[in-house]
Amino acid sequence: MKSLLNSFLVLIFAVTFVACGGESTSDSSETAAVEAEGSSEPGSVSLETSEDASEPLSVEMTLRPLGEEMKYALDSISVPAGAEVRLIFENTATLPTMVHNVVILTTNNDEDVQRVGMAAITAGEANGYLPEDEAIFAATPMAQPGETVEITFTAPSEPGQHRFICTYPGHYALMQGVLVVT
Ligand SMILES: [Cu+2]
Repeated sequence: MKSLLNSFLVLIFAVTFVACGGESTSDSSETAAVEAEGSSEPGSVSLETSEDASEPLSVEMTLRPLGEEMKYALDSISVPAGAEVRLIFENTATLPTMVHNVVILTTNNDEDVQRVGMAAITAGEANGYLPEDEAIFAATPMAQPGETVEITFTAPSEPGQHRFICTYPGHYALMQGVLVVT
């Protein structure tokens, strides 16, 4: 029995040795090509979710305006409750008046949208058209046409709906969406 085992081990060694010798000409240090980040559709939101159990869920998304309109490319975006969210706003517009930001509110109420939207005008350019208001949950800086801005925030811990608006003067009435916390 022992000699049989020895023979077996010798055989394995021989096979291994042959295999290594046979592959000596191939380049084993070849590195895998780094996959380029997929180019997403214009105006789409790309979600990159890391579900590593040791870390809080993190989500990265890119939002764009709809062409040269006072509109976001998407009416709603959703994030998991409590997730670390990196929101990138890429202002792909080119018209000088298409200055945009993304202001996420604590509610989905029209009254809050109205109040914040109007207060933004009073806040003025010096304050980036961002008023002080308890209904503001998170906000990106203003993005000039062609500019990209971003913000990182922790999503609300409870599922719900939160309006997001652009507070550049004249935009908020049309330029809205809903952040859905799932
Ligand atoms: Cu805008």
